Amino acid sequence: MKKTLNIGMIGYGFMARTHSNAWRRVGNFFDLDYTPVLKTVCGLDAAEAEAFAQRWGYAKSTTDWHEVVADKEIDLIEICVPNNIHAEIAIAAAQAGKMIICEKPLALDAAQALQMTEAVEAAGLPNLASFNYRRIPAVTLAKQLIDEGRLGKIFHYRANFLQDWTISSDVPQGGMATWRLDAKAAGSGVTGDLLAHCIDLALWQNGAINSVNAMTETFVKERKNVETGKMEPVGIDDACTFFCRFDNGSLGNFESTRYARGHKALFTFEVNGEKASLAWDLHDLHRLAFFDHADGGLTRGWRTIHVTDGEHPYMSHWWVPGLAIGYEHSFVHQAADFVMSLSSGKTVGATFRDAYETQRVCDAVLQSASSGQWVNL
Ligand code: SOE
Repeated sequence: MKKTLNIGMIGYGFMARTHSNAWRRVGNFFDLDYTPVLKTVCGLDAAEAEAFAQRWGYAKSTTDWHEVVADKEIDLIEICVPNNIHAEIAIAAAQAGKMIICEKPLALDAAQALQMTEAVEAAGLPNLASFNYRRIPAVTLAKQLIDEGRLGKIFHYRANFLQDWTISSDVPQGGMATWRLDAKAAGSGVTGDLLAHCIDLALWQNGAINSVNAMTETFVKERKNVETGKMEPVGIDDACTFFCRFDNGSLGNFESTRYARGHKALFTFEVNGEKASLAWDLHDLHRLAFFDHADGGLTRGWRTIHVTDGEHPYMSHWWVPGLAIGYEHSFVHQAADFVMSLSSGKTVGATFRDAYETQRVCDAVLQSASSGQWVNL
């Protein structure tokens, strides 16, 4: 007989939709020892929270997250709200003995991320930070190839995350849809929101970063704040570029902006090693480009692997070979890995501690940008 996993969702925005969709689908595609049950959704507006509950199948809705955390029936708290309230909810949930999945970035800064990490570790609870791109099959395959030594010694790791949705100075800051532009709610701009994804993958695939040198820019200096109705200074970084050194001797090169006209979510990474290179692009997420120097001869060149075969990561759970899956499946895989870890007792990342390491790099990047100096980690 399967056990139940009762879920309390805090938030009803974009990320709450991706996670709720994952919980609804995961049991259809993965054999799990637990049945996920959508118990309660919580959000600021009672009518919207109830509409979300109806649409996604939650048994009830509330406007008070304390109620969800205190509910004895709930096993897992999902935190899908702006970054400035992650810590309070996570620490309360840990003290109440709940498992936690928290959206990225884990916190406003590394100090807060460490408090959250210590709280879940002291309680000995399963915890996960939602760095969903780890679970796109082509990205997981890239990690597997690196771990197998197929690239040999790694020289370069470069990644970009480019968007263009904040170019207009009419885009406000604060509020439900644009809290990512408000430094009080988000902590930082592209560094915490977008580069955190790149850094998480880089640390996972290529190991620790020991020093960074960064520059940031805020192109639009004032925006109307939705909550106060006033023009206010913008405190976030609109763009960030940084170089770094990894412990394995390789060099890193990262760029993120919301001012790259034409790019909506161009997340790419490329890794160059002595024996081989690989490259991935979110716009073509089921393909992994691979160049193997050992191929030799006139046909040596970059190949693209269509990562849809049964032997590829996660793919045996879906359709038949050759049929692609997409963005939302990375959240389904995350839910599956998390539930399977409850049965196996094996920790899956990104844990809060992994997310804390990412946050340390983000903090060092911002510190370097403001001082103009290299920062050691
Ligand atoms: C921002 O636009 C955003 O939604 C990020 O917050 C997500 O983490 C990223 O995956 C897509 O872009």
